[in-house]
Amino acid sequence: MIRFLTAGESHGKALIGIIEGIPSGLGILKSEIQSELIRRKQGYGRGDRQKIETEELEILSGVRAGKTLGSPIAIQIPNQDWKNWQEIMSVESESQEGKIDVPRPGHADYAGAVKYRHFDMRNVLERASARETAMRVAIATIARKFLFDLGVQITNCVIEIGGEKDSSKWNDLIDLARKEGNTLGGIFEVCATGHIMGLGSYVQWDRRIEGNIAKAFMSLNAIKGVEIGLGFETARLMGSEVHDEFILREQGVGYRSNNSGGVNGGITIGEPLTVRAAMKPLSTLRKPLSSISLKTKEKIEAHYERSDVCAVWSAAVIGESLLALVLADEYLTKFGGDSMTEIKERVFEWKKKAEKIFF
Ligand code: EPS
Repeated sequence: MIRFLTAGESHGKALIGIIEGIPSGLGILKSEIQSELIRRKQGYGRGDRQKIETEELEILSGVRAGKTLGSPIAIQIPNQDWKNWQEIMSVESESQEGKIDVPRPGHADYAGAVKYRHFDMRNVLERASARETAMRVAIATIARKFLFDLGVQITNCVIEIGGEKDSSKWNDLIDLARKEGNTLGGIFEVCATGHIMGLGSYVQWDRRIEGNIAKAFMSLNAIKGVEIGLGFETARLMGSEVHDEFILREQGVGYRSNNSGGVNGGITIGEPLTVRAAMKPLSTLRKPLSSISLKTKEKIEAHYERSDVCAVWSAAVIGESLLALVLADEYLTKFGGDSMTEIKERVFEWKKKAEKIFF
């Protein structure tokens, strides 16, 4: 129901995004989007680029007097760093500067160059860059507002950095990695609460909500694994230790635990939805790994350009955004509605009735 596209290179003039399918009458301000963008920039271990980007943005269409119109919403985030890259990133003339012919292990550089026949791998890295996720967060702020109006909240928590669970050690680990010219990944969790039971479905493979969540999270740069609820741990336990037993609550049925992470058989069960994702260490290393020059065909160190040491906190904020986009889409699939008034009425009615079906 929600469609969106992003465009823009990391050091190009701007990022552009269009989102369609958001009902009319939803309050949204530029400042709300900007604060989410600022949250995305933060976290220990980010590089100097984040000091340059102010994340000023323009809403170009689809919003009037602070409310959505129901029409496509277009957003532009100018890249402040573009002024330092104007010649290299020129749309018209070719610059001899900034060309890249040594791919980084772990990056899209080489496969992208072969696929698109780019002899300068800047043509790959500019779009493969995680700068793109700024626009996904911007767009998702609208989905988050939509969900918030329906009583849904989404939060995140970083749970491991570089294999370490003790948060008091994280900054030291990152400092050490920085000193060594290395990078670190980690694991974060995103949690949604306040949503209804009954989003998604078991009736067709592409309607299972876990599938849509996993796809959204795996589409984030550097993510190599996704778990819902107990995830991989369920494979190591007995059935009796995994499945959440039913209990009788004053208002109907409840669960003794939430090992399922809020989803059973492709459908939300109304319990907190918990998604964990594993982020690999960033592939741009100040102390580069070995690679090959595609120009000279000689063994050489990989290309290095200014980069972050650790971006797990940013990924966690982006994770919130990705879950918001999936959930907003599921709400619209189930309830439809062209205006916020219409959809709020439908959700309210459904909540009232659903609780009373068996009681
Ligand atoms: C990135 C490399 C760095 C990051 C960038 C992602 O950029 P630069 O090469 O300009 O230093 O800062 O992330 C962002 C710009 C951002 O806003 O998150 C990469 O290679 O993926």
